[in-house]
Amino acid sequence: MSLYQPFLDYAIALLQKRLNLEPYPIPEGFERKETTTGKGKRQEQVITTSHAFKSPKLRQIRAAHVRGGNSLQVLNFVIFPEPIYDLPFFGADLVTLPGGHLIAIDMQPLFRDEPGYQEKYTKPILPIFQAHQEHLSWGGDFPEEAKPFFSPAFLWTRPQETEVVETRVFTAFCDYLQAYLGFVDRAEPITDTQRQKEILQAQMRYVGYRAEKDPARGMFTRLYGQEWTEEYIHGFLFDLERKLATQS
Ligand code: DBV
Repeated sequence: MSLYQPFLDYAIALLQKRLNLEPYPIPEGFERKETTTGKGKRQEQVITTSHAFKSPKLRQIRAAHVRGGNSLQVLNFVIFPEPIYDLPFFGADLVTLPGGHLIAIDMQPLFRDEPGYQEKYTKPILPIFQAHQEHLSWGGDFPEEAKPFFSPAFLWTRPQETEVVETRVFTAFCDYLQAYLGFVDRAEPITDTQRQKEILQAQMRYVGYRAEKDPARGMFTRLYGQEWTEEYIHGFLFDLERKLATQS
């Protein structure tokens, strides 16, 4: 069992209950990847598994799950809506390294600074954010250039105790995901062609940024090599650009 397995299990079960889930293709060689790190007593097997689904309104729902013993556990879980909707992305980056836990949960906005967008997609989340932030203190500095991609309800924390991850962080993850599915239920297709263009541009900006700056690049490159890592990032984790290129 891993620290983040219950998060993944909960998410998949909830999505299966609430949405018309279908499988989303995972490129060959990326469903599961294994390696062994360290020597002697410090030897540790590191397994990375991928999980992916789609639904009528959600283009790609995907998770990367890394299990490598007590001091290497990661669940990166992101939902990319169909760009005909103005829905935010659901983004969770749950990371345990030798230095401790690092937790990022948000509904990442397409239009961070539009009051109407905040009213629609951030304001309803603020009570959930505030309830959890009381117990999960602000995680400190993060890259300035990432700021446009986070909402004012960004839950960002570095808990000291693993138990806090298992309890408070787990509840926060469940609350955010449930609230997100409420947005999905209510989402209506955007018919204005200018707005459709803006949505697609905003999605491309987000995906481009995340592919370029993926904080896991170093870890994956050390574990599985550069070729595998770049293909994993561009061909699966942040694949929008490739998918658009093959459509047209
Ligand atoms: N992060 C990913 C993916 C991961 C992943 C796909 C599959 O986007 C893991 C794995 N995140 C991961 C790892 C680390 C972080 C850190 C392994 C630790 C890196 C290290 O210390 O070596 C939110 N994740 C982080 C950090 C932030 C986030 C702010 C700290 C990075 C730093 O200080 O430089 N989530 C992350 C982020 C965005 C997001 C930057 C931007 C939109 O959604």
